Amino acid sequence: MNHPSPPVGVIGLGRSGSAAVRFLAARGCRVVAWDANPSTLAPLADLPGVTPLAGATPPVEPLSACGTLLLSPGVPRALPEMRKLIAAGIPVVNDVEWLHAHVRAQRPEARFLAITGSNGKSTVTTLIGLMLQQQGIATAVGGNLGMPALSLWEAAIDAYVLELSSFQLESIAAFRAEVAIHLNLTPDHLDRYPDLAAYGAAKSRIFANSRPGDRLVINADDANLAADIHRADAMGLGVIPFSVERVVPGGVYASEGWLIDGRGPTPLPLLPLETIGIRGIHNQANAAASAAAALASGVSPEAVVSVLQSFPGLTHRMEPVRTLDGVTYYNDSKGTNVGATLMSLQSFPDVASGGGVILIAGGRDKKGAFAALAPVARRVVAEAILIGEAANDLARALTDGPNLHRAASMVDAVRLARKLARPGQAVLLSPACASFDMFKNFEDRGDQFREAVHELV
Ligand code: UMA
Ligand code: ADP
Repeated sequence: MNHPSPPVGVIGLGRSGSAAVRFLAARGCRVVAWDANPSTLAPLADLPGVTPLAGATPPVEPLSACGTLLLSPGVPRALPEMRKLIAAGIPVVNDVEWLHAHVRAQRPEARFLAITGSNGKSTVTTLIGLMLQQQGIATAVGGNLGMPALSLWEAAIDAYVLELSSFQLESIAAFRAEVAIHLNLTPDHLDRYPDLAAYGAAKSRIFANSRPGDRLVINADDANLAADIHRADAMGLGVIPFSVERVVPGGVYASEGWLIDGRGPTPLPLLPLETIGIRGIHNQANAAASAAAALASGVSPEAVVSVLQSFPGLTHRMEPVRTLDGVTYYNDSKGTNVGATLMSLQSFPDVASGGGVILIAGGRDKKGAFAALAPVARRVVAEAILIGEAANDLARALTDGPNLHRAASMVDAVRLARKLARPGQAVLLSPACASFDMFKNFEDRGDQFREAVHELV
């Protein structure tokens, strides 16, 4: 008798879930697809073998008949319904896991490079993708950035470069990257995790299946990652440390104004730090991590250097938008946590030296400790314009610092910034918060800022 295989359940039908449904349906799998938002179901309803399910929470009954469940990153494993499904023994994994299994089965010679960290993931993912492409390696780039995992598969691809969030790493099982990178760990997403340790543990799962012969690229300057390095060393795994603070033997590091490839017996100077196209010390760290990963993947030093010198940076990350009457406006909408905003503020001169930032910040709080912003804000922020749900909490954290203002919309915030800014100062949108209280996502927030800035007269 012919037993049909059980359907695959897809939970959450945003960007990752809907790509997963399309991928599965195109390969003849039966799919049960759920989302709380009914408008996400309609575009998938005509696909062969797809059963759409609505309802406020994942319906345990039909989903428990599935062989595997693919969970979207935005749906917590801790939901009571998800706990029941997990307790019932159904494998709850995600699109990254499915892509990995598919690639390993269909094209075993292809490799994975995976990038996680609290900040810098998208920059490093993009840099590594460009370096591999420059070397002529057929490369697909996506994951938490850009294209969702299950829209990346192509039979001719030799390298998958995946940005992975902690949410995605929670739901991998056998996923393994030949080159896995952990950039840094600072507080973020503490609305979903009980504490930094739990958030960090999810991120460190990027190394869960590492084997001898794989390369683990880890930030040696981040005390929160010392345990990762220690554990990897103890297991005999190949760590390539990177640092912008000191010489790290066997690693890639900044020293005496140069980025150095110190992996071999003789340190090899790659390029002067001042010629890296993206600015700031954090971007030197991103350059070091990217170079380490690319060099370990067979990219030539020349290709690494050429990308580091020509890459102009991603939009929404310290993106200069316009200079008007001596005031430059920067869009750093991707500054979605305190660590990122802190890093961005540090690249501006002090108010006392004639500079000063007009900071637009606020949004949906992820339980970030805003107090950490106070010392640098006191030094470099002249005026803070606060928006969104977190405005009061930010105001409390920034008392005794800049002058505080409120704005109800991005247009109001930008117009007020124009009034307050003096020549030589900068206007910076770097919210330290998620965007979902006022905007569709961080791109929408940055786009609205850019548009409002261009409309200023
Ligand atoms: N949904 C429910 N119930 C819930 C939660 C969500 O029904 O309790 C539904 C929503 O109605 C929606 C869908 O699930 O239709 C949304 O799913 P999702 O939140 O997982 O979002 P996707 O559109 O699939 O986007 C996800 C990532 N989003 C999150 O992790 C929150 C995107 O990262 C990623 O680009 C995309 O997959 C492709 O892989 C965004 C992000 O904010 C950029 N990431 C966080 C970050 O970078 O800090 C982790
Ligand atoms: P992610 O994808 O992890 O959010 P991005 O590369 O998009 O990271 O950068 C987001 C913001 O994080 C940047 O605007 C910058 O302020 C900050 N940032 C980037 N790289 C680093 C880093 N290595 N360390 C700390 N902060 C960083």
